[in-house]
Amino acid sequence: WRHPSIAYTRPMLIHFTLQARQLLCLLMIGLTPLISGCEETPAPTTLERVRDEGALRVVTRNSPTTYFQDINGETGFEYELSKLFAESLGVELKIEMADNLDDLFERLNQPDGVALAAAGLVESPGRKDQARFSHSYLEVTPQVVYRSGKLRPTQPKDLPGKRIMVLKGSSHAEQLTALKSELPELQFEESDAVEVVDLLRMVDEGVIDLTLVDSNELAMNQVYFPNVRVAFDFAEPTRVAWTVAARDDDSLLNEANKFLDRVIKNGTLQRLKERFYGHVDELGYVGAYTFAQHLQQRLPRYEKQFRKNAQDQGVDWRLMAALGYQESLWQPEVTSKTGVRGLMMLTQRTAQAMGVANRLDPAQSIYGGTKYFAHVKEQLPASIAEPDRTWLALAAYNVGSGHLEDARELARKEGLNPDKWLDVKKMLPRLAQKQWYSKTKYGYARGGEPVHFVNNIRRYYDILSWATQPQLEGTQLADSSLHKPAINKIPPKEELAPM
Ligand code: BLG
Repeated sequence: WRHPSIAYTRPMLIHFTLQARQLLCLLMIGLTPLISGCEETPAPTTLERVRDEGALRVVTRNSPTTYFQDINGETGFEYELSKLFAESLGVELKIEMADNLDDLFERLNQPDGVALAAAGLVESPGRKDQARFSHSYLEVTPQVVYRSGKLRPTQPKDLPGKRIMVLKGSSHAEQLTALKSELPELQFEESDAVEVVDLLRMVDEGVIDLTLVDSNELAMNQVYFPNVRVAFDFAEPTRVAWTVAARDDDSLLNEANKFLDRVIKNGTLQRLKERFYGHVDELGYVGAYTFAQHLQQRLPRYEKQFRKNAQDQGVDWRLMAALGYQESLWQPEVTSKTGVRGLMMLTQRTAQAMGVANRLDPAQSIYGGTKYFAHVKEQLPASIAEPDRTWLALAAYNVGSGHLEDARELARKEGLNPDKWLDVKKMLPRLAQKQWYSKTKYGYARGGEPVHFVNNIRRYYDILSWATQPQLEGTQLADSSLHKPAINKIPPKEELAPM
């Protein structure tokens, strides 16, 4: 759908060439009935069809765990994984979005429908007639979710009497239907008008009592909904996989399986998982809902300042907000053990240099911190390109430009690339070891600190990027201006290199 001119002209061309070939064969059959190769043209396999069209058409859902657009363009776990698959086939990826799960399976099973569904689908008995599953690339556990502060259900027999809603056509609806045969008094609603985020919001706001979602979906969304909690695991872990239509031949499925085996083996899949799910591992569940609380309660107080100063300095406001969260959890009056103070944790010296009189005034702190970040970034050598430029500038904000230069020099001596964050971050911790720092220009520094610092900021930055997703519209976040597209220069998402 992205390039209608290409999407429509290519199949027409193929159609034409097929017809032309058949015509030629007919003519030749008339002339020389015994000529070989002109028997009926066999129908192309699904893989051949993809290759002929030059495009892999994939249907997915719009959610933080699958596919969404941020200001850097299309992204999401399923998007990135299917893009790599399309690349391995040497074709373009064309994403189609299904309104709901019924729509998804319809698109998959239409004649000339999409080739593949990549939408966090779990294998379930009810889906056997519609789809065949690839090798699995993720394990998830279906979980019952409730609102903290309410009585926590701990087992299936606690579910009757509660207001429960799940996605229509979901594996969860299937599982509840199965449970209902044992517990006939169980009631639940199935909706095709909502997404997982809506279900979680409804629990968060107390509109419904319970929902069932997969563990990865809860983990991903926990950072937006402070009140939702796991009540209990509803079933054993299940396998998430891609699907092709049940009637399709094996050619594309086999190719997908080979691809998935490869990315499992070479670590690419693991890196993708870290990129999209890693922040939850890093924050832990308590950290995730604490972040959600702060996102709702604290950020709105400072958002305007972040936006304004970031715009003035030509940087991304969400990156500055992420930096501020790392420094102070968006608290204007904190002081570190070393006497560094305020929301953006300015040293006395930096504050003076930036013209900040009162470091504890959040507006001044955000002004000074943003200006200082833009300044250290500007000072970096021109050879450092984005996104490394952003990560190195963050490290310099924390450890100082001199020490960063020392780490870059160590990288150079090791034959590593001093312009790459991945290489420089290996060297930074050496600044705390005498054998190394004794030979550097600026000497000792707590070089491990900027590594954690940058890693954390990147997590917060990703979460804040997701929070600007239009699919969260209608959630509490939509009330904040977090939803308006950011305007400034955004460092592009890093390639699939390990972080
Ligand atoms: C930074 C300064 C840099 C300074 C380095 O320290 O503070 N950044 C800011 O003020 C924004 O200017 O570089 S230098 O001027 O070239 O020397 C090095 O001194 C602040 C850091 C220090 C850190 N937080 C912002 O990231 C901090 O407070 N560390 C102590 C943590 S704890 O309390 O001991 O746990």
